[in-house]
Amino acid sequence: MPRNKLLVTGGAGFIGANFVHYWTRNYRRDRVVVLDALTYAGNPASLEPLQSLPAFRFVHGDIRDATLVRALLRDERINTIVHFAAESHVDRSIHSPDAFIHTNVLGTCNLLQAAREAWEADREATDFRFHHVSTDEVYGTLSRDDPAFVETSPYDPSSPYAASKAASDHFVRAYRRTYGLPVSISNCSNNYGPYHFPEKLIPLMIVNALSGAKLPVYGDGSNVRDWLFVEDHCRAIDRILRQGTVGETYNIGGGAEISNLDLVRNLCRLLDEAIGASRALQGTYPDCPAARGSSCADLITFVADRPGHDWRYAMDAAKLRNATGFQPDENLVSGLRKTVQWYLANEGWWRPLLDARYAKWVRQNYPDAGRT
Ligand code: NAD
Ligand code: TDX
Repeated sequence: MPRNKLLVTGGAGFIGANFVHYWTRNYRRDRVVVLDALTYAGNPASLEPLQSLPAFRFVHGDIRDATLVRALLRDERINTIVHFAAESHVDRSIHSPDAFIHTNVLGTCNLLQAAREAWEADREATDFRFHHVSTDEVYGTLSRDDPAFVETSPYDPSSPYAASKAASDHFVRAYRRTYGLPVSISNCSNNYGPYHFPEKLIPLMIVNALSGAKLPVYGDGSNVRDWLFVEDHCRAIDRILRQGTVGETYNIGGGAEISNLDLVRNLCRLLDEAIGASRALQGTYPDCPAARGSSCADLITFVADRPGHDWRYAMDAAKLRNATGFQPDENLVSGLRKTVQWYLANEGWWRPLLDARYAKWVRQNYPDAGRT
């Protein structure tokens, strides 16, 4: 197989970092260049183990910087762009939509334009692909009995985040239809696993429970999400790059729907078990209720609902399965267990993120959240 040269945007973020670990482990001969602006969500520590690999390069920069992106595509002779870079947190998009418009819409357009120029300049020589990583949230919300989203479900985004991702998806398709750019798109459900920034539901609940802080559940906790372990998402993107059809969109899902409240209760059970069974962990996390023989579930607190909160997401992933044979390796039980174990073993990764700047932002925006 020829040596691929990948540009991974947003590779210091949650899914991007997992993808880079996955790719460098499985395709050792490939060149992997990460372009990341290191916003609050980008963490070079997530890529630390890779810095010594000769095939790996980290570039600190913005996807909106046309000169930089053009130079990278040209100088590195990139043939595969995997585009993760985005503002990704729905709550932040509700408070401050601007960054979402700038990065998710304008940034994606800038990348598309640079990719088009690079591809047109070297059309014969390269097997080119622009893969755009998108979300189930572009389809809007489902009620209890609605069938899961398919790739042809109408777009109906609720939050500024979802609207910005929907806009970027439309631009990717327009570049295919208008200029012939070899693109693919994947729309995935909620991911979880290592290197997940502790503002999102699962890592927030874990780190709060360990420090005895409240576990803020929005509304009545009945909202349903479909969860996919992040490494399964990386495997699915790999399949789409190798076996997917250019110009197509693929839904990716975990087939693991659960209400937020049940999910948080499951996490509490896993933490109770792990802390209850280890004197060392009880010593490390003395403020966690499980260290005192109580349950982390005692910390669950219902708080004001998210405005425009989508009630349910569910993905029909049959198209991807039929085209590539992809099935998730992890189920919710095994994936959550791995995730809890990872956070218990990697406090050195998440503790520095709970710094004064971030804590201040949370206090301002979530006065009810009870975070220290
Ligand atoms: P994340 O917020 O953890 O990481 C985003 C990364 O992009 C960060 O490293 C950040 O520094 C970087 N970035 C932001 N703006 C940038 C810019 N202008 N230029 C360069 N880099 C920039 O996000 P994530 O959860 O890893 O999500 C990655 C992608 O997957 C996003 O496009 C998101 O919409 C999509 N997605 C996420 C999920 C999920 O559950 N997390 C599910 C489906 C799809
Ligand atoms: O403190 C919380 N309490 C709570 O009840 C937080 C942070 C969230 N929630 C709820 C809101 C959602 O129903 O939990 C659910 C999950 O919330 P998030 O972790 O913020 O994820 P979500 O809004 O579903 O979006 C995620 O999945 C789709 C990612 O952040 C997006 O980037 C991705 O596109």
